[in-house]
Amino acid sequence: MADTFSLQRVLETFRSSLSEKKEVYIKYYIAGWQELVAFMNSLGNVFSFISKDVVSKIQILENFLSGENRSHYVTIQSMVKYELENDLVDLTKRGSHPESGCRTLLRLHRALRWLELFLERLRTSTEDSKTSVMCSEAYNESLAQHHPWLIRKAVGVAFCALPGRDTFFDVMNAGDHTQVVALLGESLPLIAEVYQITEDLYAKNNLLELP
Ligand code: 1PX
Repeated sequence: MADTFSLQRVLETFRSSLSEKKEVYIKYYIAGWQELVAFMNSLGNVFSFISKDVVSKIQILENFLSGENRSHYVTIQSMVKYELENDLVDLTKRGSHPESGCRTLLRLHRALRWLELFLERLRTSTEDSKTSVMCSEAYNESLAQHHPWLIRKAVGVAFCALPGRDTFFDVMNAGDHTQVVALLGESLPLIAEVYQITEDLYAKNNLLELP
């Protein structure tokens, strides 16, 4: 991972995460998240409680990827099959498998929906649009529904510290505004596709509400 964030690299990692059979490689999925964490860290300390949580979830998945059962953790599809067949998932309440791959990835999956909604707003925004408003609208439509009151409040405070739209566009390192908008237009269908494939897989296996 290079020091500076680039939207192009996020796009490339999510592109690499899709196999020909439309399965999702966990390795690239979490690489995409690592890039996003680097971006969030560059925005300042107010976001560290958010990035810490993402980092710990990435770590849980990385441990599976390098552990003795790694052959089952190549794609999200193989992980779901393996963990379900071997009773490695707490399905209704937290018990002996509080950190299964399935429940951990579900948290990132829900956050990916936030990202999709936020980037779509950013893509179609105008000069006077506020990033804090775009962020919180996207949040309320997605992740907020899974977060308790206290987290929602803390997230609201963090949103107020977001830099403006111009800074966002600059930090993405993808050229001028028109180029960023074009790249967002290219990235969003990919992110949406990865999201939808995961969503369908989780829905089919009744995993969307894992504790
Ligand atoms: C190109 C620009 C894109 C900006 C990239 C920013 C990436 C943001 C990534 C946010 C990821 C949040 C993951 C949250 C996972 C989660 O829901 N965790 C909760 C549940 O976990 P548990 O193990 O307890 O069941 C956990 O309680 C979460 C705690 C921290 C709060 C998470 C708030 C998420 C707010 C999303 C908006 C981020 C705004 C960043 C601005 C750039």
